Formats: sequence, C-alpha cells, structure tokens
Amino acid sequence: MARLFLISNRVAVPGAGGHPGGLEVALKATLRKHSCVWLGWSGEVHEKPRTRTITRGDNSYVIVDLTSEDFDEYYNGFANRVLWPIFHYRLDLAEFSRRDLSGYLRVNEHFADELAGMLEPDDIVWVHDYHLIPLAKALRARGLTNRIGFFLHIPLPPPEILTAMPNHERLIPSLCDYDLVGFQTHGDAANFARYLAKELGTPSHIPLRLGSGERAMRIGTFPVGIETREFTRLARRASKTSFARRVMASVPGTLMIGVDRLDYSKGITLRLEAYERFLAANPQWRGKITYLQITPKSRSTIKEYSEMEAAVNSAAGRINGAYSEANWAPVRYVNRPYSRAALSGLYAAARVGLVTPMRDGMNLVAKEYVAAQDPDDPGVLILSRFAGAADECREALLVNPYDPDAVAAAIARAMAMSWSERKARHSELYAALLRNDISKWGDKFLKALSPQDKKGPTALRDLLAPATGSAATGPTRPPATRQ
Ligand code: ADQ
Repeated sequence: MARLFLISNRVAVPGAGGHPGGLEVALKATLRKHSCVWLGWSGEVHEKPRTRTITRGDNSYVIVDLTSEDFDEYYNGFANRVLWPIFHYRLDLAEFSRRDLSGYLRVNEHFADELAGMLEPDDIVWVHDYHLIPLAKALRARGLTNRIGFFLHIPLPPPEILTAMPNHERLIPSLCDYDLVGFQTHGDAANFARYLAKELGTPSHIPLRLGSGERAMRIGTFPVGIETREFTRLARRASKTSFARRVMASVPGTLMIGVDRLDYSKGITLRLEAYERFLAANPQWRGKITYLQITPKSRSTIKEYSEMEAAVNSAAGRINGAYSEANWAPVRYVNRPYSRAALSGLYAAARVGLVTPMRDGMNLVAKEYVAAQDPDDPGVLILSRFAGAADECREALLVNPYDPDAVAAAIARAMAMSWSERKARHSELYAALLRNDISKWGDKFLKALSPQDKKGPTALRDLLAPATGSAATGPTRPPATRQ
C-alpha cells in the first residue's frame, strides 16, 4: 500500500517534549488520518551523524542528525540567514556565502540518500518548507519518479526581490522538479508564476506544464488553517482553569495579547512603539489596559536575533519606565512558551489580539485568537495586512505594521468598539475559519498531488492576471525543459 512520506527540517516526535511551531500544528490532522513516515533533522548535532526510526502508533519518525558543519552552513547559514530574511522581503538582513549554499545542497543530498533507500515507487512524498527546496531535484537525480509535492509555509517574494538572491537560478527553478508546488496565498503563487515567466520564459498564455515526459509541475494555493472547533473547546475549558483566573485577577482592566516567536518578521519592536503611541495619545486608558506579549526566544545564536531580543527588552522597559504606576505596568513581556491550553485561555481572556507581523506566510496565532473568543462577548483582532491570514480574515482591523500611528489608532478603535460590531466581526471571522479548517488542508493538497486530479489553478495566466493586471501579456518562448 502506498505510504505518505512527510519531509521537513524538524520532526516533532510525539512525547519528545518541545512546543509545537506552525508546521507541527498544520501537520497534526494529516498525521492522524494517514499512516505516515515523517523524516527530518533530529535537532541533534554529532560528528558521526546517526539516523534513527521511532514508531508511534501508525506513524514512523525517521530522525537524522547533522554534523556541526551542516548545522552552521545549512541551518544557521543558508536557511536562516539567506532564505528566511529574503523570503520575508528583508534583503538587508541576508548574509550570503557560497560555503553555506553548498552546505544547504549537501544536507538536501543527504536527506535524498536516506529517502531513496526507503521509498517504494507508489509512495507519495510531501516536502515542507524553505529548508528543502532542491529535495525533489536530488530525488529525481536518483531516478525516483514518485509523486512529490512541496508546500512553502512562509511567503514567496516577487521576482524583483528573489532575483537579488545570489544563485537564485540554481535554486528556485529546481521547484519545477515537484509535481505540485503549494503556497499559502494567491499572492505568493502569483509571485512564483511571475518568477517563472520572467526568468525561465515560461509562456503565460498556455496552461502551465513545466517539465518533460509524463510529469508536469502545477502550482496551487492551500492556506493553512487551524482545528477551529477543537481550539474553541480548548479555550472554553482553559478559561475556567485556575491559571487563567489567576492571570485575569492580576490584570487591572482590559487585557491585550501578542503571541509570537522572537523573530524580526513578527514586528514586535514596532508593535511596542505603536502601543507607546497609543498610551501617549489616550491617557484615559492608562491604568486600564495591560499588554501581555508572550515571546519565547528562537534562534538566539544568530546575531540579528540576539540584537532583536535586546531591542524588545529595551522597548518594553522604556514603556514601563515611562508609564507604570505602583499598581499597574502597561507591558508584561514574557520570554517563555506556554502550553496550547494555557495560551488558548489567555487568548480568550484578552479583549484585543494584536498580530502585526511585517510579513508572515499565514500566522496561526491570528486564527487561534479568533477561535478562542466567546461568540457572545468576543474580542477584536488587529491584524497586519502583510500576514497571509489577512486574505481570509477580512473582518479583522487590518493595519499597516510599518505605521505605528495607524496601529495605535486601531488599538484605540478596538478598545472602544461596540458589542454589536465586535459580535458581527467575530461571526464573519469564525465562519471564515470554519470554511478553511485544517482538517481539510492536508486532504486538499494530497488530492491535488494525486495524478487523477485535473482541477486546480494550472494556467499560469490565471496566476499572473491579478498580480500584473494583464492576463494576455507575457513571454512566448516554449516552456523550459529540464535535463
Ligand atoms: P511560525 O512562524 O512558527 O510558522 P505561526 O503561524 O504564528 O508562526 O505559528 C506559531 C504556532 O506556535 C502557533 O500555533 C502558536 O500557538 C504557537 N506558539 C507561538 N508562540 C507560542 C508560545 N509562546 N507558547 C506556545 N506556543 C506558541 C510558520 C510560518 C507561518 C505559518 C505557519 C504554518 O512562519 O507564517 O502560519 O508556519 O504554515
């Protein structure tokens, strides 16, 4: 029987501890429904790397160690210092080195070797995220003809940014070795289509078929959702726990919440600045609002991250220094992760959810905040227009995170919003979450990946039209063929 192979940088082995990131949350339903083999890095660094298989129920977890060289070049280097900033539109933060690129390609080859030894011809392979862009190419080079899909959890910038990445031509076209390439939003998919048209001369007036022989690469949009009803139930239970009650009892007035990994893409420093401006412009709310920012540290060994940590600490300290009273501090900045249950209770207790990334593939915190609200007395979501979630969450207060005055005004508006407006907005938002529940996400992707699926946005022209405003123009050379 065909098996489903999930491949990602890290593997979340159940019971092994750690807090789930966006990818683990997204894959949970797929792991429950299918018998899967999940392969990726163990999180360990050894000079003699091992590969181990752990079985849990119907699923196996194949975890591969990295050498310290791999860790420096593939993970800390190319993935985190080149692809992550550039894909989040931050060319200024990218630090390219040829050595890191070769480490990145080497780890992809290593994963391909491990996989090639395990795959049967009818197994399906689903590769996740920016760490593993060239994996299909490495598998095809080993003669594998399996159906292979790729999903990018983070944004894909337009070709004007992407082409500034040194050696982009070695990397981005290798996505054409997948059978299906999925993105979070139509905008990301359109950026990829524009890259193909611009760089590979793929014509936009014919249905998109890249590759040769039996295979043709297709592009699709598969926005990641959450387990909406389950999260709502979790929040309902969590609000009654002594933890949530103790937190609320300690907060004078209204709670506003932000929950993010400590990452420059999440916009935490500008968000704090916006809050500072809100306090300056709205003295009537001083003493009556507490902003709880929960931010576990991530990637602390990288310079940009440790600098950001210091900047956030200093902004929180500055605001508290300027506005605190003996019985009130405007900011509570917490540097540790919480369980999903504890988080859901805090979301439920917060009148305002402040989610203002500078750029984000989707942002599940925004969706979790909406799901956690009491429909009879819901809070207000303030959401960056540059989060993928903004495409679906049209009834949030959408803001430009680069404009702290506008974000400050949105906080004031959220604080003063009438019960009927809050209720109306929440009911639309909740309906949008249900329409795109995560229980359907994996199935939609896998259906599109199956050879029988004939539907889907296969015409490059369809993808290009909204981005360029012109459906008919585009290069007319024949599609690029691969070796
Ligand atoms: P992430 O960048 O990890 O994911 P996000 O979508 O916000 O970002 O998901 C974070 C997950 O981690 C949420 O489920 C959240 O509850 C949890 N989390 C965050 N802070 C936490 C804390 N303090 N304690 C415990 N849990 C915490 C990547 C992309 C996103 C994309 C996802 C899924 O960067 O854009 O939405 O993948 O595709």
